Amino acid sequence: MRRYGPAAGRHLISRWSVVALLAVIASIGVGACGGDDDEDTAATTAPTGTAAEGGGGETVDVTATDFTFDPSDPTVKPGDVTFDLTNDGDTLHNIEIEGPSGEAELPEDIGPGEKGSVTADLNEPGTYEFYCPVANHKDLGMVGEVTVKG
Ligand SMILES: [Cu+2]
Repeated sequence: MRRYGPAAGRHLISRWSVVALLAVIASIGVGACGGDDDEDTAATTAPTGTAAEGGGGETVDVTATDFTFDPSDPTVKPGDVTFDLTNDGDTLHNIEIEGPSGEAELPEDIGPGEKGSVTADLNEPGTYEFYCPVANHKDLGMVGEVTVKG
């Protein structure tokens, strides 16, 4: 009959204080992450204010032929932008995007008829070059520019 005695009560209290502590930790964590609560954290450098709702996920379909990209001048909102590349040419192609915090390209070149996708960190407004890094394809015309603006 001592089941609900002082000992049980103390146990209950300590359990609640653990919950409270976790809540405090959680709120600190949320505060530190700022407004951009998107999946990836590595790129969480500058809070871009109005860009919050676009914060990630825009996709651009790009077709590679011998030797151009179509489109070669897409415009996107700031965020992690995925480039879906389709190779409609007769030789290997790739796409490399020179973003504000580094470059991104397909893990391997894709052959005729193949598709590949690569996500580039384009969280800052500006214009960034992209090109095909295979052989001399860039010089042959496989180069473009992506405009990032909120
Ligand atoms: Cu190419």
